[in-house]
Amino acid sequence: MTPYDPDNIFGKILRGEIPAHKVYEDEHSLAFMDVMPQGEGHTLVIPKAPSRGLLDAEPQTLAALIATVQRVGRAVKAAFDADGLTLFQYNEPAGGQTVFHLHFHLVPRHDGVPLKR
Ligand code: DGP
Repeated sequence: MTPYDPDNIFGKILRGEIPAHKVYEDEHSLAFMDVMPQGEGHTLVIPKAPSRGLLDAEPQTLAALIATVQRVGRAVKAAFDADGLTLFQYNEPAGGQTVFHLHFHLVPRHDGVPLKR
C-alpha cells in the first residue's frame, strides 16, 4: 500500500499552511467546505490522523471520523434546509481519489436537484 505523504493539500490545511473555510473541528477531525462543490453546502470531513484513505486507516480513526460525519451531516442538512444527504468517499486514483488524505464528501440534497459533476 502506498504510504501516507504529509505533503498533500489537506495535510497543509490541517497544519494551517493554507486556508480553508472550516465548519467544525475537534480533537480527532476537521470539516471544511469543498472548493469545487458538487452541490450547495458540499463539505469535507477528514481525520487529523495521517491516513491516505479508508483502507489504511486505523479502526479508532474511523470510529471517531464516522461520528463526526454524522454530526456534521446533520448540521449541513439542517443548515441548507435539505431533503437528504449524499456521502461519497474515493480511494486511490483508480477509485477517483485526487487528494491523498482520507476524506468523506457530504452533500446536502434537495428533491429533484442533481449533483453537479
Ligand atoms: P477526491 O480526492 O476526488 O475525493 O476529491 C478531493 C476534493 O477536494 C475535491 O472535491 C476538491 C477538493 N479540494 C481540492 N483542493 C482543495 C483545497 O485546496 N481546499 C478545499 N477546501 N477543497 C479542495
